[in-house]
Amino acid sequence: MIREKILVIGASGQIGVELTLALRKIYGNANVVASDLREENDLLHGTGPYVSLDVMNKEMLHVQVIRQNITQIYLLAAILSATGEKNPNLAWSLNMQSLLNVLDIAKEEQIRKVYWPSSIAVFGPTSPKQNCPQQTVIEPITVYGISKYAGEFWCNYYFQRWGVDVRSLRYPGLISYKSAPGGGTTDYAVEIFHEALEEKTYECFLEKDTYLPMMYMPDAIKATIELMEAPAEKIRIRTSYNVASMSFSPADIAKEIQKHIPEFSITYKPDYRQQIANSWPQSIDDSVARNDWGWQEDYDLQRMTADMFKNLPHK
Ligand code: VAH
Repeated sequence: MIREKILVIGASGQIGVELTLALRKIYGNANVVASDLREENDLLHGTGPYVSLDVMNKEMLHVQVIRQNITQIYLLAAILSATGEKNPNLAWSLNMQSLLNVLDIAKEEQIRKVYWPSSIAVFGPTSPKQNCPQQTVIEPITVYGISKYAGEFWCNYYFQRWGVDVRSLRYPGLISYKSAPGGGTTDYAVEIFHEALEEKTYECFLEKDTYLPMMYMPDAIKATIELMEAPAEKIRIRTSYNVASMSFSPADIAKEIQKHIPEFSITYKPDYRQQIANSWPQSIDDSVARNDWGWQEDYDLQRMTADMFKNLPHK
């Protein structure tokens, strides 16, 4: 039995916190090294080892991988769609160089498995709006989407050329209560819960009928773990798998919130993120993931909303 030692890069981010905690439950606290450029997220305090790490410093990253006897790497550090449009060069260089650093070290050190998230943001206005398939016309119009699509090809290249077992999911917008989202176009779907509890009203930066593919964080974590634990021969897609669970609009989630907070109201004031949202599909076909490694979500809008209110602190 190989003793797994996992390095999570970007462990203090929205996905990183929850993935680190989930991996520690499976592999043991001491066997999951959390790392980030930022300081340790409070929820990780006391749950296992934490190192400050700049994924752009390839030499330092390489030293950590060797010193800690790492066998798997989860790379979650990225600049997301909305922030990326404010600083395209930084978004491109961070999102791409971090991946190339990790893939190169994985090849050199024979790292057993690598995980790297892509996004439905790879799809653009020329992709099908409904049930957007695994393979189709893919012409991203954000730097984030361009970097994620380019990264998918690098993952496939390192697998085909050098056998690096790197796996990837195209996440939809992710909703969670444990840690804040990081500058995405779908962040409204997290903010709305906090504003509903604190202010009983929310000014949404997207129009009321902006349908987007979304997923509750527990499902995203489940999909990631199931993908990484699937036998290699089941993983037929070595760019990145479409995964989905639901699609909803700001009006839909507002209505669901009103079942819990009847006096909640929403107003709409679209900003630059509306154009980004309009360029993405409204729903995703993830039948390939369901066929290859048995993907099946647990949460719909109703169950997610109830669980969010169960776990968010009420005044
Ligand atoms: C973003 N939350 O909004 C991310 C995600 C599909 C959206 O990739 O940029």
